Amino acid sequence: MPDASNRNLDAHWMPFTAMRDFKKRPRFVSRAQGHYYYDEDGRQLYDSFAGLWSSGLGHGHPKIVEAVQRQVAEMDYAIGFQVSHTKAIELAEKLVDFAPDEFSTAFFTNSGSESADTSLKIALAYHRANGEPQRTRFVGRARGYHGTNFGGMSVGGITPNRKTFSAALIPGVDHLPHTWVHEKNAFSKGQPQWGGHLADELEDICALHDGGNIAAVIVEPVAGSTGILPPPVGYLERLREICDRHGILLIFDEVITAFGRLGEPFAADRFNVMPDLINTAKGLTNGVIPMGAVLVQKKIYEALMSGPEQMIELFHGYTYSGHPVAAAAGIAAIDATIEEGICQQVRELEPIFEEAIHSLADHPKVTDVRNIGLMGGVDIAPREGAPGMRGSEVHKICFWDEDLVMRNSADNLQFSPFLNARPDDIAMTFEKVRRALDKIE
Ligand code: PXG
Repeated sequence: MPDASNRNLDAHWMPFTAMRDFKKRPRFVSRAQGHYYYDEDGRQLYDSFAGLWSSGLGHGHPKIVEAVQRQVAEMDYAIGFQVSHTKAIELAEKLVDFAPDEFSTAFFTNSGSESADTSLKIALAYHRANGEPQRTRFVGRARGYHGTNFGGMSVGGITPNRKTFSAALIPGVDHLPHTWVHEKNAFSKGQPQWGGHLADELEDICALHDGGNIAAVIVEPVAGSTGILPPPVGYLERLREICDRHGILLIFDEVITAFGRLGEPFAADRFNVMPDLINTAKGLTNGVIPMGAVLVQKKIYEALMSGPEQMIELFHGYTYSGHPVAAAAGIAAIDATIEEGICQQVRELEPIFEEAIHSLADHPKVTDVRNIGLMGGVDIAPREGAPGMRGSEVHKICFWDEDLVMRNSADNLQFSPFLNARPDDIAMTFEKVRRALDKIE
């Protein structure tokens, strides 16, 4: 195997990566097992981000590996249009059982971005089938992330994701304000007390456009990519009430929060607020095979089962929707989540993680720490004239000096421990991060 220095690093245009910076000192891993990555020299690195929020049960979970190996030998692919297969239906049944009672049906996608666009399309189709075709507007939120396809980008609220593509974003989208106001919420543990009233901005958007023209509101119950923003107390409940008042569908993007990360199967369970659609991906297969799913309430599925029976009710789908190998991984992942009591483990780990991450609160470079379930974010003060530099340096020091893979988004450090993490490893993660913070200017 050639080592990194011999590789043509321009051959691979990496996702969300500063390529020229990466090429100065490339960082590679080549193997993953349990809670660790290994590089080509066999160096072991602790994974403090559980993949990319994706691999909560650990890498190389034997049950999932076995299911994938068996499935790829038995049926590697199956046409999914007009013909189904046993693995897709088995996963759909399992998923619907795992989801809150209201959810009857799963539509399979291949990623969180596709789940976002699929959910928006289902919302439009639902209102049309319901005799309300004028409901075409969407409401997203500042600092929201719903992936990188045009629909998800349009309802998302991350400026760098949007600015290059702004002319091509879908029209008819408004954004709620985000919920994190430093002076009010900094250093919150769990849900902040302040900010529930920010949901009332939805009433203003309804007043502006008439709520009867809005198809759906889409939010992450806990905003993930933009730094872990737990919902203020009462916020999600108010969004739900306002949506109900105006006949608007509420979509929870649970690409990160589903499958145990908040100590319940879904964030909807944790916050006891029921959306109409739930978007998933990542943990659905424990990150092993790309797959996502949109979970749909029975009333939505039933409304769409109308028109001539020989006609396709929802004109939408992907070559790989319900891919058998991905489905086999998904079945094994849900089984393992239940059998291993993952939600209970997360509930027990949450206070341990909370204490560990907040141990950074006294560091002079730290301006905020926040957490909920096994999701945590730490803001560090940007270096004058070089925003994002400190975060990037912490990432590199952790990788090279501390054998730790963590994630930074500019000057926000993000943590997504394994759902079955060892408490000692959680403590060790933040000791390493503190040493890295001490080293940077
Ligand atoms: N919705 C949410 C809430 C996400 O977190 C997506 C949609 C898109 O999923 P795909 O599978 O299309 O990437 C995501 C993805 C981070 C980070 O640093 C998070 C994601 C992606 C990249 C970085 O938190 N989540």
